[in-house]
This record gives sequence, C-alpha cells and structure tokens, in this order.
Amino acid sequence: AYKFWQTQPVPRFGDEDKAIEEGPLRIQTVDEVDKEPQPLVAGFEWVKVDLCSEEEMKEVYELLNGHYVEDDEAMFRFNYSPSILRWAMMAPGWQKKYHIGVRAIQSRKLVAFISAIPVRLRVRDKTVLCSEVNFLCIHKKLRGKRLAPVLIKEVTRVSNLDGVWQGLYTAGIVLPKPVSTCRYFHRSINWQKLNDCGFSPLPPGSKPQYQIRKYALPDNTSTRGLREMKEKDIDGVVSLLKRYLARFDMAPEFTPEEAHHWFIPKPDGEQAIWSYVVEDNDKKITDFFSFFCVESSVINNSKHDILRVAYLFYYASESGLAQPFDKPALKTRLNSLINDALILAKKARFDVFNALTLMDNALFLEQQKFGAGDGQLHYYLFNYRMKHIAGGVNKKNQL
Ligand code: YNC
Ligand code: MG
Repeated sequence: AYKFWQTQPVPRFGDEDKAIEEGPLRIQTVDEVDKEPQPLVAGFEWVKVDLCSEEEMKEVYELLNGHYVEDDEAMFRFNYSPSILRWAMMAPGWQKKYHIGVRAIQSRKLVAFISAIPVRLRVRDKTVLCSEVNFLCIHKKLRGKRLAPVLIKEVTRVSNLDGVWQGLYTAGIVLPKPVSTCRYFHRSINWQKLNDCGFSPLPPGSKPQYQIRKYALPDNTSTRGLREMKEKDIDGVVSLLKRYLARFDMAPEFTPEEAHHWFIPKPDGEQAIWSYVVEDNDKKITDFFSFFCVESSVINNSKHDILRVAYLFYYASESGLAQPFDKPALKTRLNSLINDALILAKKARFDVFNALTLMDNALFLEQQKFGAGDGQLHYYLFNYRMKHIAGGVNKKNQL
C-alpha cells in the first residue's frame, strides 16, 4: 500500500508523534534538484497553462468540470467557475510555472493538471513557506496509470527550484499522514431544492413543510454595524484576523495584499467571495466573516443542473480575544454573525452553506442547524513533521 507515498518525505502511520521536534523531514539544496521534468509516457507532453488566456482557462475549467472531485455516490461534481479558479490559483505570488498541465501531443487536449500557490503557514510558533497544492485532476480515461505521482513530483520539483520545501494540501482520501481531519457540515438554505436533488432526504416522520419551516431565515441581518467589507477595511481586518488566528495551532499569515485578494470581490466577472465586517461607533472593525462560492453540477437530475454552495471561509471576532477567554460571549457572538452570514447567503441565492469542524465552528454548528455530512477533509503537510492537531485542523484546546 502507498507505493508512491512511502517514497516521499511524509510521516508514516504509526510514527511516534509525541515529544518530537517539529520541522522538515528531509533537507536538500537547490542544486540537488532536477533542472528538467521527468519524461511523460509517449504521446504526452508537459505544458505551463496560461490562466490569463481565456481559452486556456476554459480548458482547465472543462477538465475540472468533467473530471474533478465527485461525492461517493457520483451525484454531484464540483463545478469551479473560471472566476473562482482565478481567485484560487492567481493569489499574490502566483506564477505560471505552477499551473502545470499535461497535453496529448496529437490532439492538443489537456488531460491532466496540478497547481500550487505560495502560502506562509504558521505551524504553532514557526512560520513555514509552503506550496499549497490544489486542483490535481486526471482525465477519467487516464486513471489508474500512476500519472498522479508524476504530477506531484513535478509540482514538488518546481517548488524546490524556488527554494520551497514544504507543501500544504487537503484531500478527501486518507494518505500518510493527516495533520488533522475535519468533517463537513451542511446548513440547508433551499431545502426543497436540496431534497429534489437527493442531497437532503426527508427525515422519517417529517413532512416537507416542516423542513422548509425549520430552515427558514429572516429577511434582514441583525448585527448592528454589519456591512460589506471594503478596501479601506483591509488593515483592520488583517490586524483582527492575525490576533484571532493566533489562538489556533495552524493558520496562514495574511499580508494586506493577500487579504485584498482573498476577501475583496473583483470588480469584473462572477462574484467568488463575499466578505463582511462589523464596525463599531469608533470606526473600529470588531468582527469579520467571509464565504466563497463553488457551484456543484447535479449529475443526472431532471429538475436541477447546479447547486449553489457557499463555503464558510475566514472569520474573526474581538469577542474571542477577551482576557480571560470568555467562551459563552464568543458563542453568542458567533451565532449572531453566522446567522447573518446565512441570511446574506440566502440573499445571494445560495442553496446550502458548508462549514468544516475547524476554528471555533463547534460553537455554532448545532445551533445554526448545520447537519453532519459524510465527507471528511484531511489536512496534510509535505516534508514536515508535526504533532497531530486533534478535532479539526486549527482548533486549540480551549473548546
Ligand atoms: C490525492 N488526492 O494514493 P500510492 S485533492 C495525493 N492526493 O499513490 P494514479 C493521491 N495523492 O497510494 P489516479 C491522491 N489521489 O500508491 C490519489 N493519490 O502511494 C495517490 N480524481 O496514482 C494514490 N483530485 O495516477 C496513489 O491515480 C497514486 O489515476 C495513484 O489519479 C488520482 O488536489 C487523481 O480527487 C486524484 O483526478 C488525480 O483520481 C484522480 O486515480 C482524479 O494511478 C478526481 O496517487 C479529482 C480529485 C484530487 C483533489 C488535491 C490536492 C492534491 C495534493 C497532492 C499532493 C501534493 C504534495 C505536496 C507537493 C508540493 C511539495 C513541495 C514543496
Ligand atoms: Mg494515472
């Protein structure tokens, strides 16, 4: 088992992870790194995909739309739009050489892809520069041919040549060896549509109108001072987020430029990110939350083609920063904020709102009527040994 992964600098199952020094597993220098990619099997070639070209972006979009992640029963498949792909893969520091494709030489068809962006990740008290790897995808006809390890080695090589030796990635499957494991929770917004699609079954003994009433939301938000985040809020949000994320074992560090990219919607194209702040009477940003959109294709359904899915992204609140820590106050505040997030997501025509069991989410998931899904998300670090984080990736023992 794990013929490829056992050759890689990742921790093995059963490796002791108590009382260890956290840090790299393998140390190399740039001149030890291959200057050229490994050859591909005959008929295929490496390409750098130009995501600035509408045409090439469309090719990536179509590969992912047809062949990317599905749920276990193949009812839904992620349908990342070009604007969300631009948002995810063209963050500050992005480079075209990290948008790695494989083409069939004759037909020119794009048949495989992998990408990375740089991220500065704080792991406990150390900051680690990582390649955050995402959108690994192989055309269904080329599956099971050991191409995935070749793509992974290529993104590793390109990172290493830039002096980046660690990787951050998530996957639904179990690989050696998760840093932490989260569960997906789902909060119905449009219950009837979710039921039509087979996503939300009618609980035994219930009736559709009970479910619809259960998930009904007010028309307007309730938090005083809540408004859309604007450019002028970036410094306030960065400061609040830095202090809030310091409470967790693992979290990215945001520069103002990165906060601009990740939180402020782009003026053109389809909206990918929704961000809100609460401003108090002294014009201070006291709270912040954000969610992004990834639609899913509904496979083989006569009524619906697309589900609009919101994913809770970063949030922060001064309520979590009181000294000493005041958990009931944070719980009350987060419940108000997330309820407002649900109302705003409904206004933006989302069908369901997803969140993981990380950060302080345990404080609101139940009260806000999220239900546990079957999906898990495992978090991994490449070439880094660290103690496991229990109960959700960046959760501290305060909860
Ligand atoms: C996966 N998701 O275990 P062993 S997530 C990592 N992540 O190796 P083959 C994976 N490894 O077990 P196929 C993986 N899925 O023998 C499979 N593997 O050691 C491993 N699906 O390769 C697997 N996208 O080519 C096995 O498999 C080996 O043809 C088998 O291709 C796999 O983006 C895949 O789920 C996933 O498109 C491409 O099934 C294909 O089946 C597919 O024979 C649908 O591969 C889409 C899908 C994955 C989404 C994601 C994160 C990827 C992270 C990759 C690891 C990055 C490491 C860090 C590198 C930078 C380091 C620096 C510096
Ligand atoms: Mg393969």
